[in-house]
Amino acid sequence: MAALPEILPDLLDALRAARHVAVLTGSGISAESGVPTFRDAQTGLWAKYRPEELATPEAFRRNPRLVWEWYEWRRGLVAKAAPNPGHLALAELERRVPRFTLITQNVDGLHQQAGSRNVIELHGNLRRTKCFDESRVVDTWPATDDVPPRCPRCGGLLRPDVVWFGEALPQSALAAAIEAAQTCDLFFAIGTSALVQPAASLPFQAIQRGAMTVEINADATPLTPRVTHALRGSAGEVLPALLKALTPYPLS
Ligand code: BV8
Repeated sequence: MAALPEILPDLLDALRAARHVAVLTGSGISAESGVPTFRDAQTGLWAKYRPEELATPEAFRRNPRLVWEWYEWRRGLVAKAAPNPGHLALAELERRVPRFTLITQNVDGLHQQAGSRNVIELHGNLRRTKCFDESRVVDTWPATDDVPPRCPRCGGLLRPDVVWFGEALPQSALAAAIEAAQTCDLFFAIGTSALVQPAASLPFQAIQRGAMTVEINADATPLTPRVTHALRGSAGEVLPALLKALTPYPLS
């Protein structure tokens, strides 16, 4: 277990006094659950592809079977994964502060599985499927040998209900995320390289509004020099330590 970063008293005081805490997570928080991060997702037969190459509508039009099978492979990894202490600590933190908004870029659904309630899925969820043409979620479809399977309503190709590069984020999710970043008094960025837009602009919205900002990440990111507190380490260790440091005094 790497040495835990020092958790400063003003962060604990801010957390105890916080009315609204907002959190942005990336694939780093699911790494300790065995779900590879986006950067190192490409192993085995997928190693020759960059994620940005497969996660686009163009790639799907070019080779729908390849992209469908990539998501089937990722669904298999996620199905075997369980929330880790990082996910569980965020679910616990939500129960301790008056208002808590969890904004995730992850499509694995592990936050909800950990018991988090107020979760905004900015980039969708690969456990859901939708029709490529009608863009409506499809729960069941006849088992045929078609790969990808076909939409039972219009016969169009089915695709994962995730946001691909070049596609707009769900308007209501993005609006709720921006509102949370602009009204929170404490903003955490956890396990994200802070490179993909518009998600990566959210911490800067909180900074502009004078919120205290905290980064918990294994490596430095473009955000590191801009936050109030940069805690270097793994989310599955730092978040439980933060909760533990918080607990001595009963919270408001
Ligand atoms: C759009 C779903 C337009 C699919 C994803 C402005 C400037 C430049 C480019 C753009 C721009 N605006 C838009 C773009 C283009 C693009 C973009 O940002 N490109 C990047 C590459 C530069 N954005 C888009 O295309 C967006 N759409 O702009 O549409 C539009 C607008 C209106 C109308 C029509 C069109 C859509 C972006 C969403 C794409 N979909 N995912 C899928 O999953 O298959 S993005 C996907 O990649 C993830 O969801 C996530 O967002 C991102 C990966 O980032 P991270 O999660 O941060 O993961 P990463 O591996 O990078 O880093 C992990 C970090 O964790 C590391 O720092 C590591 O150190 C750390 N770590 C590792 N282990 C741990 C840890 N930390 C703590 N503990 C550990 N144990």
